[in-house]
Amino acid sequence: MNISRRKVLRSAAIAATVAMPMRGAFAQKAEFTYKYANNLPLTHPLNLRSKEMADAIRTETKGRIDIQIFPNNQLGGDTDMLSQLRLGGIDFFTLSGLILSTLVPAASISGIGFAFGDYPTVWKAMDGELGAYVRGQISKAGIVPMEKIWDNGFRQITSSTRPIATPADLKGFKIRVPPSPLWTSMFEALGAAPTSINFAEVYSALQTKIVDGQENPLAIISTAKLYEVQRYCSLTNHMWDGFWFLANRRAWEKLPPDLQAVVARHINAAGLKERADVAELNAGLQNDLASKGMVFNQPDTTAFRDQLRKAGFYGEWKGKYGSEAWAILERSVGKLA
Ligand code: X2X
Repeated sequence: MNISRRKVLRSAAIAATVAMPMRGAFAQKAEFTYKYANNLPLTHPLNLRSKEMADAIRTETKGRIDIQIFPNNQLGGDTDMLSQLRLGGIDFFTLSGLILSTLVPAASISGIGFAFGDYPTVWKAMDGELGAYVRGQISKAGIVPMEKIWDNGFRQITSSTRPIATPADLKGFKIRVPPSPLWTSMFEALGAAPTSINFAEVYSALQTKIVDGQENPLAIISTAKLYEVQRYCSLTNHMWDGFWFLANRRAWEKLPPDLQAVVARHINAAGLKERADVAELNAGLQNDLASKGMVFNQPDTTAFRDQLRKAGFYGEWKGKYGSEAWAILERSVGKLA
């Protein structure tokens, strides 16, 4: 080996030693490496805040816990990720309570049509009695829910064919809904023709016109670029939706209590920041989406609510949840039917 080559190798070794602390403060392998999966684009606040959260947990635990994030349905659609969470292939997962209801029926109760009028009512209920009730039911099913639910938002209907101004406009309307009996029931009660599709396939289902419309908060219409394949957006605010931050029980119980406390504290704190981000984003996005070509309308939502009543939607779901759970909902949001 000639001198200059040896010199290069030696200085490379020195550089590597010096560079090590910069590669990450924690050179040793983490004691607990966990997978957190979700269905949203990287640019959504849920993923931005999750990244911060995972970094903060790594720092505070001096590298003992490494939470790796798999966004954007990388590990499968919601239905599949829920199975993986239960089997332990995924350790953490954020999921709409409505989709979780395929396993924990009570978890969809926060999605009852027009239950929440505004965010203060949402957080009072979900951080209070209603949320505690749902978390109790989730725990009974063997999944560990973190205390603070993350925000998805109030949902709006988009369409490639026509604006939705009255319930009559929904008649026979081919709309994608997430896989959940409550979603299907609600859009059937509104006279539409709903099809259950996981979010992983929504963009292509809209693009290929398998369905004419879908419904989601503006933050998702924007970050998932649904405006590229939808023209109209009707501000129906027909339901509020949130993501429970869930842990596989065996993975969770592997953590000693002090580390559980650190992880839970960071996840819940990140959730509160994500709520603020989503509210701000949803409030500011209408102009941005309009500039991208979306046409907005503001329907009178009373007619939609009356239609749900007439169709017996509220009575039917009160029967399914039971009067005890329904009473908790009505104590949280006021009389529904
Ligand atoms: O599937 C959807 O529409 C989404 C992204 O809003 C949910 O996760 C419920």
